[in-house]
Amino acid sequence: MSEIHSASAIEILDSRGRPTLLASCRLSDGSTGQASVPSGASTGAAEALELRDGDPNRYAGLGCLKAVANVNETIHPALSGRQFATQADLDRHLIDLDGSPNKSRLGANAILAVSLAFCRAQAAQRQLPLYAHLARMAGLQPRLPQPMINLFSGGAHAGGQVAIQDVQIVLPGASSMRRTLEVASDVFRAAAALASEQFGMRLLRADEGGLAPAFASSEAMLQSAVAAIESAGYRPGDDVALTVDVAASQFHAAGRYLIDGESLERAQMVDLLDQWARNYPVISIEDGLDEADWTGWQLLYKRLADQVMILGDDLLCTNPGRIQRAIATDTANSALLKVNQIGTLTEALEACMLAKRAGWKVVISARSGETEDDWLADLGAGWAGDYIKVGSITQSDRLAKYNRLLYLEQVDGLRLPG
Ligand code: 2PG
Ligand code: MG
Repeated sequence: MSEIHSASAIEILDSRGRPTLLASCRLSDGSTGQASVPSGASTGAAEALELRDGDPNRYAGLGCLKAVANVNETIHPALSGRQFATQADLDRHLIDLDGSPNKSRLGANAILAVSLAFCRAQAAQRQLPLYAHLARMAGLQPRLPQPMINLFSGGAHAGGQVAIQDVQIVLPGASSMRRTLEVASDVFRAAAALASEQFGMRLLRADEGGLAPAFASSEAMLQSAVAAIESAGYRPGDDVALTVDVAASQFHAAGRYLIDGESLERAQMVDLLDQWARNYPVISIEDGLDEADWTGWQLLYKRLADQVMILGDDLLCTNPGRIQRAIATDTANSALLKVNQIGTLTEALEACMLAKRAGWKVVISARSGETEDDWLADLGAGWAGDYIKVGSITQSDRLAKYNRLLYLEQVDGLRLPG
């Protein structure tokens, strides 16, 4: 049993300099846990509500003082002195306390901050590393997830210079996390050198630390990624493959996909994605179609699901109900898991297990707004994610997670699968 002594929160700043929450949870035996919550920019319509103050005089309306007050003045008194056996007990209590379908009363940011801080406190109480506590909670054998590492950014994370959001690299055959990051660094340096040659300008970085040159088209991003892999001395596809976050909801309007100066119907968009998968070593397509275009997703699934991960982010929003629907209707074969899309660890675990039981791949994902907190790495290992998506290898908000994965490999002895 874990009896809660206190739950509290303060407002801190994330990697974009926007407010978010840092929560602390203290158990009656003195065990404590702290956690901060991330925040998205290209958010799905079905995400739980991130409560912002809306006061134009502070942080352009993005302040989190209401969410902080909800932790300190509503959640704390409701939890203090109560005993919870499991994370699920705590999370159910928080969900009931909120009482809304999308966590809009207390805010998903307030609720998740407490959910995570309690998780860390319980891990401390049980004297377990966070990943081991998360693995026990899930009934899974912990292992390291393979990183999807951001090389180039576009879309909402890079001022929209190209339509699509991320081109990332993965190392299908990498023997270790150490080797993965060595190779990623080689490819990143090669990409930076090519971009500076090609665009002759100071290299700008996007929200997740990826390179963001003014490519002429989305496809040029893929071409440059392949060129960078080759120039670093690796074989595209065999040594280093690509994954793409199309984030198509961002450029879908009135039933059309507005990409690179063209206006495509859904079938044409599917053709374009099919071409990319055929011409480049792409192993995963995230949000290839709009979040409401289930028909388009199903077309893509029919076309490519046997070769490529059809990965749902905005489509699924880490929501067990949406994942269930996608399984039943052959709409995707992989789920992106972002715990703040749903607002509690327990619901995110339900989503994760649903996807795993369907034979899907699970990608544990950061948000474009992150903090130096590294719990995501433990989540990726503890819940045995197939992949982890953290962004680039250039900012400490991202590196905190990669460094924790390196630690889990070298000190705790966790391994990549295979
Ligand atoms: C995504 C994420 C992370 P955001 O779309 O997958 O890259 O972006 O956090 O802005 O939703
Ligand atoms: Mg995405």
